[in-house]
Amino acid sequence: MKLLALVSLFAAVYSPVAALWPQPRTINTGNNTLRLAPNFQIIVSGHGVPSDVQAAVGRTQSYLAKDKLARLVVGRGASDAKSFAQAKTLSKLTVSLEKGAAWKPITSEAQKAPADRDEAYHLTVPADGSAATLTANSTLGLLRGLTTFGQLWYAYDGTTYAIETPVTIEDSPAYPYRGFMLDTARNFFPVADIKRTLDAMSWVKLNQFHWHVVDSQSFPLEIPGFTDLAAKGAYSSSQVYSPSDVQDIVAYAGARGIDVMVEIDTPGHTAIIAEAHPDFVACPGATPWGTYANEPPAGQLRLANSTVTNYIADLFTAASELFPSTLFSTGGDELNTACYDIDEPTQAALNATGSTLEQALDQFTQVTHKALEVKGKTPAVWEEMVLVHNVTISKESPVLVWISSENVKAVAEKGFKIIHAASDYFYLDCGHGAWVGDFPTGNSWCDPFKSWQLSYSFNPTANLTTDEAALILGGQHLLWAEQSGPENLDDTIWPRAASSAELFWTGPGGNISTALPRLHDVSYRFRTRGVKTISLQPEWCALRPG
Ligand code: CP6
Repeated sequence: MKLLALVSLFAAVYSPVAALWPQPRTINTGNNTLRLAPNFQIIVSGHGVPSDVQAAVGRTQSYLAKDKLARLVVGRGASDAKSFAQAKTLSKLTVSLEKGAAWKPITSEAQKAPADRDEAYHLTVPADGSAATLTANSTLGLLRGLTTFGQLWYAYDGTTYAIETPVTIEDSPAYPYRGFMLDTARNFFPVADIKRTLDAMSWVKLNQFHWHVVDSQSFPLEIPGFTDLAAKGAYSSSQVYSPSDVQDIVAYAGARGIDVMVEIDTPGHTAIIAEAHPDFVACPGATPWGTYANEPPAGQLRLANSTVTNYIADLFTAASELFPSTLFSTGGDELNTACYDIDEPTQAALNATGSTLEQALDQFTQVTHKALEVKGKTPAVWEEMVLVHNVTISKESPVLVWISSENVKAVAEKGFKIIHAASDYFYLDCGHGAWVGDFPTGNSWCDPFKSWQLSYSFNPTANLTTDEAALILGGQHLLWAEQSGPENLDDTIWPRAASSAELFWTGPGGNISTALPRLHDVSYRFRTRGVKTISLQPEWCALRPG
């Protein structure tokens, strides 16, 4: 008896269940194996079903047909030889909106402000061969349910099975903002790489692509009315995102339940603007660069100059028209005051108005943020804007906390909404060593490498009061691309970014031991779908029951 209890405890902990990722908030499973009919169909019932919903159904069908995830062996999960033999056949999944809900495109549901996104769904997969059902209040919820359904299936002996049926799932995310940030300025990523990343994001229910599109090293975004910036600031004329590329990416993301928050980082990280507008930039190329910037080349916007301020306000206005999101990041990180100390025009402007640099920064921020607010946008900023500079920022503005997770408390105490983006947990570029020779050890300050286990173990509300905890919108992994390009994109992101996808969907407290085999399955499934994730275990582990 004792042995049996021990064995079943072992099985409960170590037997991989169907590798749902993120783990649903509520799930009930049974002990039967279910076969997928070769002519299995997803039926959407309703009038005026939007085309992006139809497309999501089509992708799900295609994954079911092509995944052939050969990680099912007799004895895996609750499946034994007998349950395979007795498996009933599922031929239908019916998809419908709950009573009173209207068919709207997934895209428009995904592009709502985080607090307004409805991603809840209800999925049942009976074991007796009767139809599976998926219902939700929104098409975005239906998309999440389709994603879950697609993860239930494995190939064995040429046939597709779900184990541990019947399955009943009642699901909705713990946090409304579950993102991933990509920097496309340090190295350029073709549209196809971004789309592949968006697909992968959608497979783990991430809903926010934070696109750090430009920086001091290159300006690959072509903004109507401001095309000289990319013409002179992109690495080459082919390493540019045109307005139609942006439209393509935004639509591709939206159809996958992902909103795109662009970032035009200002007033720091802007040296490249000097290529088109030398008069707009203080201390361009100043040396030693380490005195004037956190990485080369030095150069920041002349924020005390009203021409520059108005130019950036107009630039934000024009850029915001390319992106339907309610969110728009204006950056605000790593401003270097020494750069302004040596900039004569900035000193002259400050003297003329009798203002301090901090007052000029406040003015710059208020004017440029106002331009976004009149367009109905909510500016997002990096933490320095509220912790270092005490700039006037709306309490609606999400603050991205990156320097340290320990700074979350201080931002929360000021009453700002928070997006977790801490370098000590979520920076995918850490562990690659320094790329400039200023660290005697050769290390980057964010080294070592941040494992999936580390980010998975993060507690989003550590040290926060209940009121402060309510300010947490969610969080994200980030890829700063000084040491990444298309060649190592997939394996740098995946599957690590999946750990925050589950953390912010399912909530904290996940068990690393039981997550590992599920995450291993995620990695395998990603690879069958063309995303080159790294291995987490020898394949041997997947081929044993238990
Ligand atoms: N670029 C920009 C960066 C970083 C930040 N902003 C960064 C800083 C420190 C580390 C990694 C990246 N490269 N624009 C900080 C938000 Cl360790």
